[in-house]
Amino acid sequence: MTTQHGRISILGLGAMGRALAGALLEAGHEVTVWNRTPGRAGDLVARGAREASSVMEAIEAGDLTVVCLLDDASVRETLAPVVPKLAGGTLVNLTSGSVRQARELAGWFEGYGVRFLSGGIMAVPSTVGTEGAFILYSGPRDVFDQVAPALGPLGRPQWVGEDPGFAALYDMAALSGMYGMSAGAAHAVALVHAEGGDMEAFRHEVLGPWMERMLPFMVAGADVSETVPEEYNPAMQATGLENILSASGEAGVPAELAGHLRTSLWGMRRAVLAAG
Ligand code: FVH
Repeated sequence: MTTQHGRISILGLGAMGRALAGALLEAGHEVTVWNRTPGRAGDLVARGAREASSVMEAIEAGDLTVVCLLDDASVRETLAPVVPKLAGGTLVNLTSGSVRQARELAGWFEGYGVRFLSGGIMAVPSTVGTEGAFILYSGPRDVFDQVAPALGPLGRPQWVGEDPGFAALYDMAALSGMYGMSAGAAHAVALVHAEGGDMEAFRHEVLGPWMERMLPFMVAGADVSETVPEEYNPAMQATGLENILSASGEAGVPAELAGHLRTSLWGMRRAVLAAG
């Protein structure tokens, strides 16, 4: 980094790219931004960012380039014209994608001599740069060590391995856990609503405290083995899950909302069968 805080270029000024640029400006970095559609840099420029008129101009203005576009295809489309000129440069991709896409993208950049890291943002735009935000990175450890101090203001940097696909892997897996919980919460609220319960009181006085209390058990109990801890009592759990499904049927809550329960139920049944 050539200045005290470093010169960082951001490609992509969607909701997330703008939040990233804002957090870096806040931390004192020299920030250059580029977006496919011009005119989205206004407030960032007012806060000290420089707007580049081309991708190459943006990359040349930074010691480090951070890419945050819609998807893998937009990253390739944006960088294909310039990638042969990027040898020796450092680029971090914070665009979401699949594990295979991340590995192939890393191979593409490395083939051109680019020092490359894949990332997964564990934050939403409004929480970027706040306590609790963290960003997963994977790829060469020395590249991570080089960029982590500069990118710290976005959220705690967490390296998850040399395999460039791992940031995407952990990101997608964590999102899957979150969406499972969201589906469960939606099902719970629908059930209470359908039977005439007080949704607000249920949300704040029952569901929230209960899920918070159970969270550590859910995380610790998530496993791929088919063995269930003895104290878990799969027969009792299976009966309990049937009760929830019955209550849903009685309330007329769509069965699809309880899909996660059917999956758990099947796991319980297998455990019961395996236990003889
Ligand atoms: N927003 C969020 O809550 C999540 C949190 C976790 C991480 N995701 C991922 O971050 C990537 C960007 O998300 P975003 O919220 O900034 O998305 P948009 O506001 O829709 O902005 C999309 C930007 O991508 C540009 N773009 C789209 N297609 C192309 C293309 N073919 N070539 C060049 N740029 C392209 C778009 O430009 P424009 O439409 O303004 O010209 C925006 O800058 C994403 O991977 C999330 O999964 C966010």
